[in-house]
This record gives sequence, structure tokens and C-alpha cells, in this order.
Amino acid sequence: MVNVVGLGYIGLPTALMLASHGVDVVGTDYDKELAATLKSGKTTFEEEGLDDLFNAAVEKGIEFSSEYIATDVYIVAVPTPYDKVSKKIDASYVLAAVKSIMEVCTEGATIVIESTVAPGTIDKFIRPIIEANGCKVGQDINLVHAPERIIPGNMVYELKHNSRTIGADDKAVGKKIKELYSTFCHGDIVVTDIRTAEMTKVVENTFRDINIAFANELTKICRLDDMDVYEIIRIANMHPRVNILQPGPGVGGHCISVDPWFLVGDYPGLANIVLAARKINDSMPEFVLKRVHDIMKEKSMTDLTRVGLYGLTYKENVDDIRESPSLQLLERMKMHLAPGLKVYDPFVKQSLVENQYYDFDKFLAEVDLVVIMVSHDEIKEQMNKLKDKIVLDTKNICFNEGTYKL
Ligand code: SAJ
Repeated sequence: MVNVVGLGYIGLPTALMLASHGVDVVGTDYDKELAATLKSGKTTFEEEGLDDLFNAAVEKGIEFSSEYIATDVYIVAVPTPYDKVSKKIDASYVLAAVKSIMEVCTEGATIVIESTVAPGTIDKFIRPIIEANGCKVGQDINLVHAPERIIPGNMVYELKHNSRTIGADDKAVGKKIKELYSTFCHGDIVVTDIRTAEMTKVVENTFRDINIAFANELTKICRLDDMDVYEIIRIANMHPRVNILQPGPGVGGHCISVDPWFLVGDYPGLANIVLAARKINDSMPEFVLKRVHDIMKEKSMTDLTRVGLYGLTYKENVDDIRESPSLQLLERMKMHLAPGLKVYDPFVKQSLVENQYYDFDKFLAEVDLVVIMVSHDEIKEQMNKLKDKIVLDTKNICFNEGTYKL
């Protein structure tokens, strides 16, 4: 039996995937309300294919609880934020989960950490917790790191098809956990040591952050000399060894905008490109604001309340708002004591910010300048509604005449 601990964006699909493939699964989340919602037969966030997967898992007997259960295998998928000041990992959720597991688990159990952790976290913080309970790692309790790789918006597909990494002290334990993941994962599963698995995960997200930062830096350079950055990237990418990502209003989400800081926090003075990339990506909401300012000046607009941000989530077609560029931008506005921007996102139903709209047409009726921050399908399919608006398109999806780009 497997106890999946933490039923958020990663833990829930993983638990459902295992259960729907015939593994006995109990999903645990300390949030009683969340566990109760799942028990009542409802999923807790929107994701393509999640509801079908949920139904399949329920049919196979998955259980949900807010208690930790004595099982053979634990999969820990709780958040690992970073401390905004020191830039170091805040491993408190993972450590608390492991402590709670140690209270119920029996000899021979394997604890698999899926949460992303800064390289070295397992040795520095997690092993000592197990040892403090009088257990020997590798003898009484096994420890494995199996960092997740799935992308919100395509999670169910990627859970099945991505390759993945298993880090273990003992290859036999690694092989056992590989077999467990092989019940649903058709990708290659590489077994390595824990330290390598930790570092690989952070490196993957840092690579993407640096690549996006390069695209964003090119955007600023091209803006200064009035060159078309999209055309330049498109042509450069035709080179067989060039693959530049797309510029945008900033980098959000709980992964790419967070994980590189683990390297900066732990290796100050060494992680130089990593730090520069973080700074460039974090500067993008401010760059968007400057573009808004310049466009308003050019159009003789003075009323900020006639400016509307389209999109609050951190990327297209998901309902996740963590670290989103729009929220970063609104925070900047607040710091400059400049409230009034109108905001709308079809995926955000709860009231989150001031001047928020819940209907696309009502939002459009109230603004003259629309800033496209997120490329949801909704707006892509209704671009004609923006024909009479001034548009600043930070995602390169609007080709109406006169559209301003980043
Ligand atoms: N973005 C750009 N330009 C691009 C691509 C993305 O500005 O060309 C922005 C997005 O708009 C968003 C941010 O970057 O604000 C991050 O989005 P994303 O789609 O690149 O990635 P995430 O954060 O949803 O998921 C990443 C993935 N990592 C990699 O691709 C290396 C995913 O595979 C990981 O599982 C996930 O982080 C994680 O949980 O670590």
C-alpha cells in the first residue's frame, strides 16, 4: 500500500495515477477540508483529464484522509517554497511531513520525496529526522528522491510519458520504487543517487529560467532599437543547435521562478548566470509597466482606470496564480501608490485583487487599453473583440492592426 502525502498539484494526480493502475493508495493531506472535498467525490483544481482520472481511481478504491497511515511506501509531495530574504529553501513542510510519517511507519518502509528540494537537503535535514527516531536509513527505513517533472496544463499526459529520475542510496531500493512508478510511467526511469537526483531537478528548471531570461533580455535590446524580437528568435531557432524560448511579462509558477534561488542561496558568488537570469525575469513586470506608460503617453491617455490586465494566472489555461507576473505587476503598482487597473481572468472565480471582473465582455466595456498578460484560449478565440481597443500584447498572440508588442 502507498500513502501519498500532500494532495496538491503533484500529489493528487500521482495518487490518482497509481490507484487507477491497481496500486492500493491512501492520499493524505493535513488540510481537513481538502481531504473532505476529495472524499465527497470532487477534485480540487482544474486540469485536463484530471476528473476522468479521479473517477477511475475512485472506482479502484482510492481513499483520502487527513491522517498519516502505516504503509510500505510513502510518497511526499508537499510544497517547498523559498525564504524571500535569504533565498534559501524553506523545507519546513517536507520536514513536518517526514516527522509525521516517522510517528506511524513501521520497519522496512520506504519514504519517497517527490517535492523539489535544494541539493543536499535530504542529507542535511531529512536523514537526521529519521535517525533522531532511532532508525538507521537503509536498514530500518529507506529513503528515495523521485522529483516530479510534470507541467501544469499537461499533467496527466506527462505523468504517463515523461522519463523520470529515481535517486536512492541502495540500487535495489531504487529498483523497487522504479517498479512502482512503472505501473503507470512509460518513459525511461533512471536510477541514480539521491544527491544527483536533487541537483538534476533544480538544474532542469534553472536551465528553462535562463533560456527564458535570454529571450526577455533580447526583447529589451530589440525594443531599444525597434527590432522584431519574435522574428529574430524564429529565424535563430531554425539553426539546428539553437532553441530560444519565448519572451513574456515575467516568469511565474512555484517551480521555475523558485528553484534557481536554491542555487543562488546555497552557492552565492558561484551561481552568477542563474542570479542574472532571475533578476531579468523578475524585472519583466516593471518592463510591462513602462510599456504601458509609453503607450498611454503616445495615445494621450491619462486615466489608469481605463487600462485592463487580461490574465491573472501564471500561465495559459491553468487556474494557478502562484508568483504570477500579473500579481507581481499589481504589487508594483501598489508600491507606487497607483491603484485602479482593471483585471480579468476566466480561470479565477474567487475575488483576489481590486477591480476584478468575472465577465470578459463587461471587462472589455470598461477599458480602452488591454494588456494581454496570459495567452488563455478564451482570448485567442475572440481576438476580434479587441479590434477597437488599444492592445499591448506581451504573449505575441494578437495580430490585430496597431497591436503593441513587448
Ligand atoms: N514562460 C515564458 N516563456 C516561455 C515558456 C514559459 O515566459 O517560452 C513562462 C510561463 O508563462 C510561466 C513560467 O515561464 O510564467 C513557467 O512556466 P512553464 O510552462 O515554463 O513551467 P512550469 O513552471 O509550469 O513547470 C516547470 C516545468 N519544468 C521544465 O520545463 C524544465 C515542469 O516540467 C516541472 O515539473 C515544473 O516546472 C516543476 O514542478 O518543477
